[in-house]
Amino acid sequence: MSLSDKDRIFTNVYGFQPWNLNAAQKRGDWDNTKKLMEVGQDAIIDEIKASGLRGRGGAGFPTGMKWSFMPKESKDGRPSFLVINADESEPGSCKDREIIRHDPHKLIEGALIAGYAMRARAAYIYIRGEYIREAETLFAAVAEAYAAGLLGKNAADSGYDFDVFVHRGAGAYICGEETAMIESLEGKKGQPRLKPPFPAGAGLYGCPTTVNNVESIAVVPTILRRGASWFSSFGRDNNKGTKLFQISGHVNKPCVVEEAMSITFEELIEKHCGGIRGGWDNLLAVIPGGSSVPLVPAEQIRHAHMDFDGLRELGSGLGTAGVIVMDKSTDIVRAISRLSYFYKHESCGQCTPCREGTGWMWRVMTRLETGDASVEEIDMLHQVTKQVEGHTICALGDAAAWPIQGLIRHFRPEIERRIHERAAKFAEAAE
Ligand code: L3W
Ligand code: SF4
Repeated sequence: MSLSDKDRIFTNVYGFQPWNLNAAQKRGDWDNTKKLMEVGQDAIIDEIKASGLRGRGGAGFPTGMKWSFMPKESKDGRPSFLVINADESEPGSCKDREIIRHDPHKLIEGALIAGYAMRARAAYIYIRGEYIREAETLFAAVAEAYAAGLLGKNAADSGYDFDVFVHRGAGAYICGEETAMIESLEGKKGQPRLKPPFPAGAGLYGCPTTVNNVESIAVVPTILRRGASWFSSFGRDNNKGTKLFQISGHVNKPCVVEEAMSITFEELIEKHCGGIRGGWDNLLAVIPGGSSVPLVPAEQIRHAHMDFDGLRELGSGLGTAGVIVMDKSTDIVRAISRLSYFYKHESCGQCTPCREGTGWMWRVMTRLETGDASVEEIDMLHQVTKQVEGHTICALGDAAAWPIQGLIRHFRPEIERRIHERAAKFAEAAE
């Protein structure tokens, strides 16, 4: 099942209308928000649980369940906080940018309702440093909401006091990891913390905190207005709702589009992207969920369901649904080698397997790219990825290992071909 226009949540994702409060209200945002909140905190959490919404930032953790980890009563007078992750830095991901640019009031209204449901005192929106214009829009939209009485004391006439602060990042990918983000908000170097404790127990300033992605929060008001059963009518079991897909690379029309979860890859590309450049026979591979998930070769992806389970069954993942399409003109070894440089560059250096392993993996990858290696090194590289995976403080180590594992799993003959070709050239020159 695919989505029709009337079912879209993000009706201004292409910016055909202004983003401002007046235009947002005409689109239905901030329409009697007080009434949505009147049902009470537990009822809101139950509705989000019933909708099947899973986190849209990569991990897919059930959103309602995450909110229910927050304490109902304040311990020792400690406040609770909502942190909204707008540090969108994953290669291939560019959806939160569109929400903030063109529909910021969906996010701000969502922040108030979600914050209220989890009994938070305030929300901090942590926006990627490079998103300069988007940050300007967000600051202006938050100011509009305060001026209209939608935030602050008695926000939206709900009787609840709630503040929203916007904080700009400074260019580190690792600050997208939730505990590094919390460290950074506290004014420290952005380095991930060991979990547990999870942020719901001890987060920002040691207080109970929930970190949610921009899209996860921005869909909340519409889910409450249209009902959990409306949202859960899209997608397969365990993979419900609508989702912003970001399709880049070798398609005829790259785009960001809201679609029903579980749409097949073929339908997504044909309906919205004008097909694969050069036709389906020209497709080589796809990274379906932002750069942190393994690639899927052409023959497996075409009929795959674009959801958490469908892509996991293929040894990959939905991640952020940043879909990177590569046709046969792609140097696939070089592409993954470039990604391994990204992870080496962005490692915070705190734990040895990641600090040393990402550099090691990248150096071997650069040699595999030119064939300047021995075939045994492919297995050695695979072993290194296994030493990094699961042995680090945060998921960056896994994210660095998985794309390389995917390359070896699906394109080993191509790596070996380069090694043999180079060896043959040297042998020829020596004769
Ligand atoms: C309380 C428990 N809370 C889990 C919470 C936890 C977090 C959420 C998910 O990585 C992935 C990563 C990237 N009690 C809990 C609990 N929680 N158990 O649930 O946790 P987790 O550890 O599964 O994920 P994570 O460490 O947050 C996120 C992947 O996303 N990714 C995309 C990244 C994109 C960006 C970007 O563009 N900004 O960073 C793509 O695949 O690799 O695997 O809130 O606290 N028992
Ligand atoms: Fe830092 Fe890498 Fe360890 Fe994450 S896995 S804490 S990025 S060194």
